[in-house]
Amino acid sequence: MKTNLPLDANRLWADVMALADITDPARPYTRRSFTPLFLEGRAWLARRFAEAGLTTRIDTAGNLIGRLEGTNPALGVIAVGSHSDTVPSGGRFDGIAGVATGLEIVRALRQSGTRLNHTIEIIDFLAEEPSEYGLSCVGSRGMTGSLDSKMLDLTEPSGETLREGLRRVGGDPDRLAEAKREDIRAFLELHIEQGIVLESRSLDVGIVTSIVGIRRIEVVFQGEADHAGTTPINLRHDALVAAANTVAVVRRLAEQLAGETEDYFVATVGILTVEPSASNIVPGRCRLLVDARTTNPVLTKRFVESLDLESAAFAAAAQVSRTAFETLSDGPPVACDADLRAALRQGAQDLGLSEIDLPSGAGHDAAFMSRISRSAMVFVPCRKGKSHAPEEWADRDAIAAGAAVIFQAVRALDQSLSQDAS
Ligand code: HGY
Ligand code: MN
Ligand code: MN
Repeated sequence: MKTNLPLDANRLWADVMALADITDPARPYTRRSFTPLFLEGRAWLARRFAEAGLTTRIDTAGNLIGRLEGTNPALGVIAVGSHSDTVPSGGRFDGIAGVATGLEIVRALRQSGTRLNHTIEIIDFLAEEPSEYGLSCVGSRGMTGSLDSKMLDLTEPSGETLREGLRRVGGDPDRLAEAKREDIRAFLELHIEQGIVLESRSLDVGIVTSIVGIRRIEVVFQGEADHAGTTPINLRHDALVAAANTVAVVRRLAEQLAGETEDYFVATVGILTVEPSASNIVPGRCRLLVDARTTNPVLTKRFVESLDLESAAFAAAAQVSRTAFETLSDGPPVACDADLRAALRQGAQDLGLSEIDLPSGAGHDAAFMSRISRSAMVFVPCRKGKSHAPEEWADRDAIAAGAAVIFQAVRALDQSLSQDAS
């Protein structure tokens, strides 16, 4: 691992640990978007942004943005960022490491007396993780004009709409158009790999080639709650029987499709709610959320068609109704920008760091940012590839090395994009 990097590894690490400590103590590490804990983390970040000399704002899509003007504002913005929200009982590095990287880069620029030609912005995107409203990447969808009114009408379990939630965290759903950006020339994101390649091959960084497309589908089965002891089996309308068969077919279809091509395909049922959920009541209603990911949208189309047919058949066989089979979100796979990848690769080589091209099986804000800007990512190794769990871990020097690669690329792009613009 490289030392004497052009950043302060300890300062960067201290930020990651301080933000990670703002968590639900009962479920480390949990800082769910839209919650008071999330807002506490946001306030902490805003103070750190201001201390670093950034002018700070919340845009109408709920993103926290720190800005440091360049010498030539007409050139537009180079942005670095990620997200500060977590999954339930998640880790300390997913998202946080990327936002802290941006903050450290700004401090290192100022400390070295470097004024970029471009304006630099550090972005903490709102709700990158699937929120309680059922939607992920809320802030980056908003910044890229991809947050529509149907999405804003989604509700979380207590009935609040995303529209109301957005207002509650400082956004403004009535002025969403103002969040859409045309002036970002390059977006770079550092993220833990959430996979095992870098660690298993003792590599310093991954230069991300592509980011999977993610489709999320809600399936609801409506049967009849009945007495578990007195209702004859053949007279039951057991929603969980249809749901359980559907979970099994998601796995079977994923294995079948993944086995057919070189393309990447995975599918998961991560949410299954059973109502009324008591040991002596036949389940009356079940809701599943299916998460399907691929580098080839044709595979998702085939998956959804088969799932639609099979889940309908399971409903009929269980004498229940399938009352919902609805796509909640559907993002296409994204290729990362070749020029930015080249700048990242050069940065790693200049620092004497080992690097490899890697696809991303995880979704990221960088995927949405590619709709309005050149966009690319750097992965850093995490222990055993584990993520979305409290065991998630990344070494201080590994994060600093990835941050230094982005720092190198920011300075190189500042020059090359200025020449392109002249
Ligand atoms: O689900 C994902 O891929 C990301 O961690 N939000
Ligand atoms: Mn995540
Ligand atoms: Mn993430």
